[in-house]
Amino acid sequence: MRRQTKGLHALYAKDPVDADRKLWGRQVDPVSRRGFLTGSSLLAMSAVLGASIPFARFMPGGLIPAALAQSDEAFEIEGKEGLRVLNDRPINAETPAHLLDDDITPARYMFVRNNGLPPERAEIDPATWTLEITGESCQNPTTFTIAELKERFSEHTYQLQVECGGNGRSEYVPAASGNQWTTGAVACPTFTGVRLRDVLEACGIADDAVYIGYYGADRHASGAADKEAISRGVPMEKALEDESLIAWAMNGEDIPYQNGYPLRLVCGGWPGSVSGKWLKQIAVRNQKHDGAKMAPPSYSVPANPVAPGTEVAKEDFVTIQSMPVKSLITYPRSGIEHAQGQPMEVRGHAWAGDLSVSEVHTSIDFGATWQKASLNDAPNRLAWQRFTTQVEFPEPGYYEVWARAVDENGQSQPMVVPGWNPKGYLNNACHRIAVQVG
Ligand SMILES: Nc1nc2c(c(=O)[nH]1)N[C@H]1C(S)=C(S)[C@@H](COP(=O)(O)O)O[C@H]1N2
Ligand SMILES: [Mo]
Repeated sequence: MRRQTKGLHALYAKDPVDADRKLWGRQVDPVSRRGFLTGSSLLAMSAVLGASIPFARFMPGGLIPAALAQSDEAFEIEGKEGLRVLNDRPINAETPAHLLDDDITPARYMFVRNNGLPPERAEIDPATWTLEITGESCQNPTTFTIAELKERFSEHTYQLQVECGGNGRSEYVPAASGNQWTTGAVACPTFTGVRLRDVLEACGIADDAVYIGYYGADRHASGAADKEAISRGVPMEKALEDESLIAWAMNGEDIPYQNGYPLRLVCGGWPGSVSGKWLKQIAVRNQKHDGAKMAPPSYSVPANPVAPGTEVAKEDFVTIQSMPVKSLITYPRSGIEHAQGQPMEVRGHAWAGDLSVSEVHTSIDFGATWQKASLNDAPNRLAWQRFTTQVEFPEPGYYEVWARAVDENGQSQPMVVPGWNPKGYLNNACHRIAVQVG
């Protein structure tokens, strides 16, 4: 927001076609979109423009004022760094693999996956924010402030992996619609909050409870007031696990705005979509939650494998639960040059939904042979595990390093893209990096 203000004349683009492309193109131009990306209020935006906006009521949600679109400033998301933006309406941005090298993902590198329009940043006040526990299977519906949650329940911190169900979607053929995530819709920061179980139990869980569903403060992308952007949930069993949190902090600090400030649900190991951001309400349900994006094909895959491109009937889908085993090489960065004769350190993370990872292997010969990497235990359940190894290249040339993890049940990552599905979920194919040895 610390831009030089421009006069009103700057609102009018010199080249309307070009301005149009910049304003509406899904492709990201090197323009400033800070005004919107920080979720600034209309007032704040007027301040940036140096003028009021008489026709503000006609401005489509997410429109970038041309005055800002004309700037050459790089695309920025408040509190984020180095992310690759896949979509800016709504914001979806992933993390390049080499920026995920930390054991605990720094807040600035956690990906952003928005289904709708986040609440205005300026309108979020953690002091007055409330969370309502409700639903037909909640015996004593109660509303809590964040201070009350902190006061009444004990605090817990866990490192939790959150991966979007669509991570890896870009590799499916035929292409699945949706954000074309490559490998970067995953993160594993620490979250601090109270156990969902403690809060639900304090409100009385009826015997017929089977599911919880969340509601957030974001709005549907169309701006429609009567439609949720997303409202998903998990079966009671998952909700009541020790690690299922109602969190107000990430890595010991406020949760970043785009990641759900000031309060979010975190159910690690399941598709990120069950971890509701800007959390306002949790319903304890006597049936499978039926909120937005609970019905197939959202976050669902065919119950049985199908040929690529097949149309699948709604009743033949199952809702994704625990995510499959996967790994990511975070060092070195793909495309590096490496000196012949020197061993090269390779490291990364592996995770397996609700399960732990038992082994990680790497290959430098396109999967012909594999060597076992050393693998750390997770600091707690549902956190990813660090693997490290050293590889040596026999002669100069082009190599790829591949990594393959195996979960505690012996399930291995596939070397190629696994079962095609209509929405492109659950691609856990081996990650690979390119190395030029010379
Ligand atoms: N309220 C709300 N919660 C949400 C979403 C959303 O759009 N709105 N997106 C979900 C999806 S699909 C994912 S993958 C995760 C992503 O979390 P992040 O944006 O903090 O990385 O949040 C989930 N929770
Ligand atoms: Mo997601």
